[in-house]
Amino acid sequence: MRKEVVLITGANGEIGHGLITHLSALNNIQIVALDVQPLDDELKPYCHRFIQGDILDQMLLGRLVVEYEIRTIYHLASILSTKAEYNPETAHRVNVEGTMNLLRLAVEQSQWQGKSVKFIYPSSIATYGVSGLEEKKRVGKVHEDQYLEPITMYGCNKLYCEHLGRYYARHYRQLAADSSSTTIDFRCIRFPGLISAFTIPTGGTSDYAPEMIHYAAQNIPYNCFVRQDTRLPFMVMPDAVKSLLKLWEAPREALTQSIYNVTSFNPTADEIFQQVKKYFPEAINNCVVDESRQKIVDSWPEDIDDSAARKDWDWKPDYDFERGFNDYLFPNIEKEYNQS
Ligand code: AKB
Repeated sequence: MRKEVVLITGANGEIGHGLITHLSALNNIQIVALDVQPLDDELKPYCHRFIQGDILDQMLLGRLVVEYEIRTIYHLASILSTKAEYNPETAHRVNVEGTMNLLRLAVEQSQWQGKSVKFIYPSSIATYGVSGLEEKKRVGKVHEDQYLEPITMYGCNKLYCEHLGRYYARHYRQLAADSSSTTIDFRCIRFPGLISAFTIPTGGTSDYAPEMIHYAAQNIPYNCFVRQDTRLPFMVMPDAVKSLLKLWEAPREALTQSIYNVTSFNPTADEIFQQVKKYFPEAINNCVVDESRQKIVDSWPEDIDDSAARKDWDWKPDYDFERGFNDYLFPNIEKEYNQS
């Protein structure tokens, strides 16, 4: 009898850290964690098994199909927007081919099991592309189906993988005689910038927000790479994890779309710094604008409309700007650095 498990790729990343601890607290969940990097020691007790390996390694994925009955896949592994621009072809391979491999694995699993396999996919505000600051200010909040002309490789990859998920879920091998024997239940969340108290992201372009807070907590002056009036939507990690779990649990019949925006607050870089100053009065924030990265954030909307998620699966963040900083980020970050 094969073991029923939840597979998490990119397990050692920012979202993986939050998700693994919450998911493992639920009844009867056995986690198989996959990452190219070693898994942090503190996460190991929460996982049934950790495999260090690459989502591009078809042999490795093939072995997983044989060994486990995978009921859900959280496919978190990806190369983020800034890093992807340094090597767009590698990013395409990891972000797109890697996702294809996991979608195929989900199809094979559903064939073996004769049951639908849930595929939870985190996408991003990087799928949007407004033409510049003027349009960004004019359009305000964007819906899931608007302004989908990303200017980054990462954004293009995420947008295409959303389509792939929809294709594998509804149209895969649509001309084959047995086409209905496979079912993937593809569910996708478009995240804003995420801020965790416990990890600092690497390779993203919304990283200025978490970096500003973590640097202040360590008493290190920060050189912010975007203008102080730059506005983006953000969310703290507990809400990101909450949204992933809520979408996973939602009854299929309640879902009217495959892709959902979720968001929480949308301060400017300066508003973030003013908040940081209240808790860390010595904090220093120099504005050293990197025009190329600025252009990327200027192409992302200043807010996103998450009313569909609120209506279909009762989504609501627990943390607004004040609570997110005062009750979650500041106390936890301070504890984290005082311990080390
Ligand atoms: C990035 O900056 O690339 C990510 C994202 C917005 O998806 N944080």
